[in-house]
Amino acid sequence: MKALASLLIGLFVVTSVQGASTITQWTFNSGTDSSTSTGTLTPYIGSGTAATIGGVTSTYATGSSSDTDPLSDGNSALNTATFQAQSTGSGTAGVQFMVSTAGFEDIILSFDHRASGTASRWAQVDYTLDGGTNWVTGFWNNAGGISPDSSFYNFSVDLSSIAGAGDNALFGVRIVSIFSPNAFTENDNNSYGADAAYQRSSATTTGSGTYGTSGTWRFDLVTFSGSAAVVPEPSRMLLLSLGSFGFLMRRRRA
Ligand SMILES: [Ca+2]
Ligand SMILES: [Ca+2]
Repeated sequence: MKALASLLIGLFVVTSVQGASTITQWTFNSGTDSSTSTGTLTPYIGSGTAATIGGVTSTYATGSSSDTDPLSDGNSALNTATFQAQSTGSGTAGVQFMVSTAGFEDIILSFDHRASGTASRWAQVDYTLDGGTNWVTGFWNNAGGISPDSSFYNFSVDLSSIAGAGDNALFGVRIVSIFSPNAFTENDNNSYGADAAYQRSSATTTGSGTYGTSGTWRFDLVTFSGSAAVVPEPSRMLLLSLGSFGFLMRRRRA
């Protein structure tokens, strides 16, 4: 009986452990030329929609070196500009990705992010469960992690704690520029309080240059992954198991 119980417990474990699969991935590489200044918003894997929000404009520029496929098509990144003026519109400008997570759970968002020197170093992830009608803001921020400027940094955001992020055809996230949560002093010696101003990506503490709307953010390898939702219903599995136990018990008594 103990062996059978172990076997059945083992079956439960096997059916519930699944590797993470890519649901949707944007590489921004257009498959029609080798130029990095052309690209596409059509996902490389899966389906979904990508857009800029809050007046942000976009072009394409050289992508992350982590994007190794397909280099022959030109490795592009989504290059975004025209963010908000200093001390205005925190959390309104950035990029938005809508992806159906139907059939998946334990959703993870990962992306490569690069800032130019005068762009904001602080980014925040918001999410929607209803196709963008309502947004939950400030689920995660990057801790100012795209500084120093002009390098791609990889971020992984675990969304598994969000009830409703998985198995949701109307799921989406946006990555927006936010004021620094910490007080800081800018290169022009202006001092700003917490949650009052954008802090530029450049880590240089001397010389001229401050946050400006001409700063750019680049995105590459924007990826949603998740585990396939467990197919056998636990209640059915339990009934099946109990049935097997009963059958075995009757055979032993006979
Ligand atoms: Ca790319
Ligand atoms: Ca191209």
